[in-house]
Amino acid sequence: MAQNTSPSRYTITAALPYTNGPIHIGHLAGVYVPADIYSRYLRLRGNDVAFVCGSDEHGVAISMKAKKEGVTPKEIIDKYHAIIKKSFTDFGVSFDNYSRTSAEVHHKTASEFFKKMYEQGDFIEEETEQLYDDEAKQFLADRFVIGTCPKCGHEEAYGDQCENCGSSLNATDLINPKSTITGTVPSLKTTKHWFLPLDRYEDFLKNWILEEHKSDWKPNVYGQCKSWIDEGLKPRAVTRDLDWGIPVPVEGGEGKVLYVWFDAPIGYISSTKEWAEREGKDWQPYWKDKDTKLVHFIGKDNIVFHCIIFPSMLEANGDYILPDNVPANEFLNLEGSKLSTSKNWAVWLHEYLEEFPDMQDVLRYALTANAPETKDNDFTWKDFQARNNNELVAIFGNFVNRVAVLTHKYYGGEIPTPAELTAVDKEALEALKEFPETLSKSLGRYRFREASQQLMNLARLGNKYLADQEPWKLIKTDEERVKTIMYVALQIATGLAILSEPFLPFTSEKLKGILNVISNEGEKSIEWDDVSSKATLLSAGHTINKSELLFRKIEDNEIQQQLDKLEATKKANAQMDKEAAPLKDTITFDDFAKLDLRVGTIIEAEKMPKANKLLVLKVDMGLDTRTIVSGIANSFQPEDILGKKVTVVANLAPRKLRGVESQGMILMTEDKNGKLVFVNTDEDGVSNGETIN
Ligand code: B3M
Ligand code: ZN
Repeated sequence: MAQNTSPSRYTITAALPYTNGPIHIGHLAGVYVPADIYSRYLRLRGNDVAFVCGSDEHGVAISMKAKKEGVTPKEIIDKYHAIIKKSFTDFGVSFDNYSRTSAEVHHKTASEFFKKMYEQGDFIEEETEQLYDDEAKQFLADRFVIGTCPKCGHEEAYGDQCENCGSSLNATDLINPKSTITGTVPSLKTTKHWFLPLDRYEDFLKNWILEEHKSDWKPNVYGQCKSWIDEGLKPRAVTRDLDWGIPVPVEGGEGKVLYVWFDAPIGYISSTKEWAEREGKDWQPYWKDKDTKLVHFIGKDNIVFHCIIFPSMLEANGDYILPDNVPANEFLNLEGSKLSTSKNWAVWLHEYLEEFPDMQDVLRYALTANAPETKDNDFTWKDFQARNNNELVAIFGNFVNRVAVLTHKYYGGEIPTPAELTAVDKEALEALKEFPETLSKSLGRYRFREASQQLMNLARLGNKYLADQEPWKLIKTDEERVKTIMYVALQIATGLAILSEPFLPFTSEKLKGILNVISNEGEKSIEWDDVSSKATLLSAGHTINKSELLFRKIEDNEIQQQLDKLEATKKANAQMDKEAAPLKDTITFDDFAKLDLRVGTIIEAEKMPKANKLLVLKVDMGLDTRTIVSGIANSFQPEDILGKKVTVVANLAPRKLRGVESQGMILMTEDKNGKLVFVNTDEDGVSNGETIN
């Protein structure tokens, strides 16, 4: 290992996904692809890596989903744990272990962690008034309560966090709180809980984050931590009155569970234990040895938990290491709107694979090239298509394909012996040698977008070399020269096979198959560092295998289909929003009886001059004929509604609209496309003037 003189031990964690739904491109882009690239890269450099994750199966998100679907939380977690786990495998996310927080090892680890802190006196025990839903007979915390954010005024903030301004909240901070279970206004009820007094850790956090990690943490992460610390840290409740979770393991804890954000990060430790047990290793150095580097890959909404709360817990517990870095990403949007599980505004991984089978690397690449590293970013299907067609197909795939096809055509697949290298050849080979170092620099700083573009530059280098040297023309005049050109091109292709592995694991595997090489498997294999240190990666006389296409073009109609699908989701959501319009306040029967609703027939209709929306109608009401001004001109032509039976509010006080007195109102509703339709009484034999009640 030329460059990597001191391989190190790394514990790499990726946020534990909640098992309340499948995972989508936002999860992949923000957390799992960068974590996987990093872990694969570290392994290729010979480091000792434990890359761990698992399902986050406690918490209100799960209970709520179960309540909504009328099933048990266990049914929910089993279903989504399986789906999520499969998606990770399908997309080549190379966890050393994928566990779940319902596992026994986790319950035990989290309980012991809590007990130790309890015994050390690390918690404050306090009776406080908490929000309580009298109807559901349940305390409300976290996502069970919604209300106005006291910091930014956002009206749909949750009891634990405002997704608009990112503030972390206590349920009792919310203005106008409402239960998300019953929609009722909660009362206050006294209950006992254990609090982690974060204020005790202020000095420790100031020193550790604000001093020690001032320059190596990403500005977005550092900035969030700083503003938290500057605002002053307050005690946080680490237990909840719920029936789903890890029972509070101390006296007085009956009927209470650990707060999900207390147990979930401990899940990283449990997952490491599970892995070590299986592999016959000791888990402790991965969490307790000062020389181990701990790195948490997360999304930005998890920063406070991984940088403030969990480190305080680790510090309190005593012998644990702290994260070396927390390279949190910003959010990925989809076609201009926020990704949302509940609104089905997402590209689900399992669905993507049905529509683009075997194209995992394309998505991995598109998401990396456009990763939300420093700001929120937008995933668009057009960009996805362009990344595939213009980069993977036209550059990477094209280069490799030419190399493999020509090697077979000219030499039956055997690497030719080169003649003397020209300046251009040397330049190309020298440039190739720079790539491991260039990539390492970017990856070491968690700049995955940049790294993905450098990788593409290597393919560009190869592509340009071939295009400039034109072996397909020279073969007629200078066979010797062509041997050298192909030899050089084959070295570049081999470099690409090795260096692309962290980014495009499936492609790298295929390419190694074509080139008939192995990597990372001892003696004969080609390693990451060999690309810069060895003069020859593929010797003359070595035979390569048959070529196969690495990428295929994506057609416009495939992209259109995806866009149509999203359009349909948008429409369905608009419809649901309407259906979900909240009920107005209750009225008494007497209030209702005051309404005089009658059947009428439109007998005249004309446009109101200079008013786009208004029609002036004459309606035969049986007893009389009314003039009614109605705002329906966008939905109907006057001639189309003559003779239409309608329902009229007949005793509405007359009102002048544009100088015309309107003597009633016609009841309308909307169809699923947003077009107005009449609420009518078309039954035979119903006469004008008939009352409706
Ligand atoms: N379950 C993920 C989320 O906020 C949350 C992460 C836990 S990491 C310990 O979607
Ligand atoms: Zn807010």
